[in-house]
Amino acid sequence: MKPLRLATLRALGAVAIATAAALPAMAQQAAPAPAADTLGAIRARGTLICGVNTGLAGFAQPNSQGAWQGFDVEYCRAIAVAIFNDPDKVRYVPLTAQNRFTALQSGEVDMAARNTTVTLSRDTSLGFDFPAINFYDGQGFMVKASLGISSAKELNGATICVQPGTTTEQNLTDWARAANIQFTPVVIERVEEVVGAYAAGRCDAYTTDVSGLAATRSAQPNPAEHQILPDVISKEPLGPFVRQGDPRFADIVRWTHNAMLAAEELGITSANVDEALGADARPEAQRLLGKNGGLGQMLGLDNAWAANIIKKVGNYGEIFQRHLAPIGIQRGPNAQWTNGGLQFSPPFR
Ligand SMILES: N[C@@H](CCC(=O)N[C@@H](CS)C(=O)NCC(=O)O)C(=O)O
Repeated sequence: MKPLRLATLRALGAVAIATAAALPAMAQQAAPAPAADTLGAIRARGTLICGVNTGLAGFAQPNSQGAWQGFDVEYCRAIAVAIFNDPDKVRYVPLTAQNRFTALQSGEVDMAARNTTVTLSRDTSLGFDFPAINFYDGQGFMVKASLGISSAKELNGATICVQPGTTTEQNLTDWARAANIQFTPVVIERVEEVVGAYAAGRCDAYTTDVSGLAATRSAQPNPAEHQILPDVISKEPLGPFVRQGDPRFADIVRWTHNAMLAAEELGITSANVDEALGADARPEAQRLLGKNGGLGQMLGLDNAWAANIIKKVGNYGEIFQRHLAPIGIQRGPNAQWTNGGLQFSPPFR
């Protein structure tokens, strides 16, 4: 792929311009570090190493046979299909809120698909790229229904359970100050312990992303005893993330998400993709499915990569329906843009 990229750049005149402009400065510097090649490393190893949540219903959790499943897990599976045409060529590494960033920085995982909010500092000084937003979310509060409150503004004087190393902890402080609310934080590192503390009544409220609240509520012995308050105090755009400095791998993650979105927009599903491959004459469908345009090759993949993802994993709507609808999460802002939502794939061309 490298010669092709260089040739493309040359054709655009970019190499000549960059070289001439940068020469005096570059002469003073050591040779640049070679670009990271996560795709090459994954291929050589034969497995994608994917960081996921330690256990969040609907997003990432082992089933009774120990197989990981969930909405975020489908992203690991989809990338494995893009690379190997095999959704099972994944090793899952459970990551806590605290250790997820060092795990990716140190190379312990190739990527993480783990309910992580895009923020400027994570995207820059922490050294990551967030190629896609797979779930638009916001932070909320859950209380016992028996507390008898209907708004977070009634939490003045409350004890609030929260996990460290999260945007949650920071937003809680900002929100309380702005809303003039006094609270006592109970900060607990492990998710099962923070949820356990809330369930045992050690705090009046548990705060995290609304999706995390829905997941936690669904896993309680009696979900009806818990109420998610209507207040949403922040923006939490969640998405898979990769190490900065490897644009080819970031592109694969970005376009894997876009392929699942575009398939939904075009009405192509795991059930009808074979038929679409034979009969769908729409130009964008033909490019998405790899019959025209050579888009897969531009990513360093097989041209059938997206058709394979749709067949073996499904489109965005299918994975949402499979994992998030059962825990009561609606499409809301994650509807397609054609239905008034924010999920929007750029063109496949
Ligand atoms: N989106 C927020 C919060 C993400 C987060 O880690 N949430 C908690 C509560 S739902 C979680 O997933 N914990 C699992 C764990 O730490 O193992 C962030 O990126 O900071």
